[in-house]
Amino acid sequence: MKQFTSVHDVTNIDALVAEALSLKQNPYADQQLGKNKMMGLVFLNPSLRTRMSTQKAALNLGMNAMVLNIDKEGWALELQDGAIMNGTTVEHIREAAAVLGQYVDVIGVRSFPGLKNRGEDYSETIFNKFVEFCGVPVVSLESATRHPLQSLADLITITELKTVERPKVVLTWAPHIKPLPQAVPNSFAEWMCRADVDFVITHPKGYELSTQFTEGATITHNQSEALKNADFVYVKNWSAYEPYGEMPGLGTYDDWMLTNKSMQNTNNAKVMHCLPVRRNLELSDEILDGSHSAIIHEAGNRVWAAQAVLKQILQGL
Ligand code: AN0
Ligand code: CP
Repeated sequence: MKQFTSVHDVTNIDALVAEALSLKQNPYADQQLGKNKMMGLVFLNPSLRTRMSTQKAALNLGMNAMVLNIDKEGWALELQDGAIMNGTTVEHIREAAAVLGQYVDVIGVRSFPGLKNRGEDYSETIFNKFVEFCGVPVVSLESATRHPLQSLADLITITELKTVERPKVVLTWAPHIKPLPQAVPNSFAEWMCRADVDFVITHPKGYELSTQFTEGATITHNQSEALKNADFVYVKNWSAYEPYGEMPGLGTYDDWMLTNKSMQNTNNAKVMHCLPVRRNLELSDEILDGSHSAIIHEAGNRVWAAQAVLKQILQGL
């Protein structure tokens, strides 16, 4: 694998999931593969799971890992080509990315969308500049439009926990108080549309995702209809794609938060969420603390997702 920025970088999804599950059984078998190799983890935004799980995955493979919270610890970055840098920015992304590439063999980058300019976010301006200038393989730690390491961990979790051959997986929108990216649902949809599952998306009117990610999914505005016979319910808030970054009907969809009652017509479904989750806004205490939740297990699988991806990248160096 040359890079991991979306599902399109993966030749065989099933083989990658199988690799992750085998690494979970035997985490230290490839310590020689990463010997004297350096992983760089560069964050322009906060993280708990992605940072810790990817660092752990690198160490399991025998790599070393360095983390840079570039938004707080680095120089203020200029992103504009041709800029006359007489303002607040100190270093251009062209130099910053190229220099990082001198120190590491693989680089992970997290860069959230601004949610103001759809064209800019959906062309992945910042993330793609790292890819262009760093000169080493890049792993997405969540870009403006996708979070593939999360989606891979989600597919691993579904593969492990499914009780029927072809499970029904429902992605449901949940309430929130501030606009969040579409990266997690975009990416989840993109992976589920390629997996052996019956995939349904449900959200209030106005929260349609870009169709480039949802091709092949069944989409409905009726949450309780969608939840019927579900084996997995994937909960996530996202802001609107059109009008971009807005929250149409804010405050009127509070009943989209799942409770035990919402789960009654499911096939005793497992509930998933990428985390961080706002309790009793996005998801109720009773779901998070009850037997439906697969959320902590899912977060644990982030290590094996990252390790499977890093292993394939190391094999291609
Ligand atoms: C981010 C998001 O929704 O994309 C990160 C999730 C992994 N979540 C928040 O900003 C709360
Ligand atoms: N799910 C996830 O990516 O979590 P972090 O933002 O804490 O890394």
